[in-house]
Amino acid sequence: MRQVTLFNYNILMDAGVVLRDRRVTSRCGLLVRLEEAGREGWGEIAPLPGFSEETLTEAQAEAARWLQSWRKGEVTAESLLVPGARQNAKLLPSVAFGVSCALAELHGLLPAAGNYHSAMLCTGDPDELIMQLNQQPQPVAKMKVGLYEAVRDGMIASLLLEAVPALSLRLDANRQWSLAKARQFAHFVPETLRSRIAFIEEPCRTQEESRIFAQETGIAFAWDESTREPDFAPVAEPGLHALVLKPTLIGSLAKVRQLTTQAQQAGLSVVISSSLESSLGLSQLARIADWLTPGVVPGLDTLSLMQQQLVRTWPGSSLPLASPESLEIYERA
Ligand code: OSB
Ligand code: MG
Repeated sequence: MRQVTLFNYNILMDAGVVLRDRRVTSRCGLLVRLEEAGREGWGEIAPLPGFSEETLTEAQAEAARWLQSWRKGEVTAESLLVPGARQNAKLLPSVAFGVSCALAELHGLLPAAGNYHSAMLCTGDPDELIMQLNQQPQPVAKMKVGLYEAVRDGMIASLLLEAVPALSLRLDANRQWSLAKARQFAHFVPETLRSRIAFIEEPCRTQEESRIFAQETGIAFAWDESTREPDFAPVAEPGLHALVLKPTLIGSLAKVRQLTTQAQQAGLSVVISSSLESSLGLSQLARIADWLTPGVVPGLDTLSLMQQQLVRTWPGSSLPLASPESLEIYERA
């Protein structure tokens, strides 16, 4: 007997969370629970507005259809867990990610161990941040750039690197800089500090400008947005250090795994990153990171932007936890 439940959630965010010029006041999504033969598997389906191509309404309709066919025994687990299987391409990315995680848990294919040490997002009080980073043995931080003056970004990055001598710094420009702006940034980062910038995610408006910037400055870059372009392939090139993969935006575990393996074989590092999932999806991402990208610090420091956790707790978080019983059921069969 197979049973499925689809839950709706709506989590309030902290004031002041901004994504691509929109203020995010709440995060809406779905949780899936599959039950079979006394076992269960959970997954999260939460398209991210401004980033996902699908809406929550579309994901919800598709998830409900998929769950019905799974319940009737019409879909096989292989279709979402084995790379290249035909059914993979048919589902929206957020749905494919959520149901493949649920299937993987149900079948014991997603290892329990997780990497819960994320790159610390640089928000809030800089003095406090510097103190916290200096207490870590191998501090890794991530700072958004390109929102304000490039000169200011350069000065703050340098200040952090100077104040935290062991720091490895990741920057994320989200394609905001012209080549001229990117150069301005680099001008304010002394060459001696540049090697501790692990990478800048998508520094420039075009890939070509990002390549030129890396060549000129010796500062490595990573692809994030580029990994979701239709003809993207993980290929090594000068200056490219890593791929930043957001599974909610990419699709099934099979697809994430395939991209990761291809990148690693090409000598690239892969950083598993959050799309603002709840603690349930986020902790699954920590497990995926530990499993597929051992030794690489993931980009999952987004739970503290929320006001509660769902179903599972993130180690060390003191946010209140909502149990499955307290969630709104969208559909149960
Ligand atoms: O710009 O990489 C981004 C989260 C949601 C949407 C976009 C982004 C992010 C993050 C996640 O930065 C945190 C991380 O990658 O460390
Ligand atoms: Mg990014």
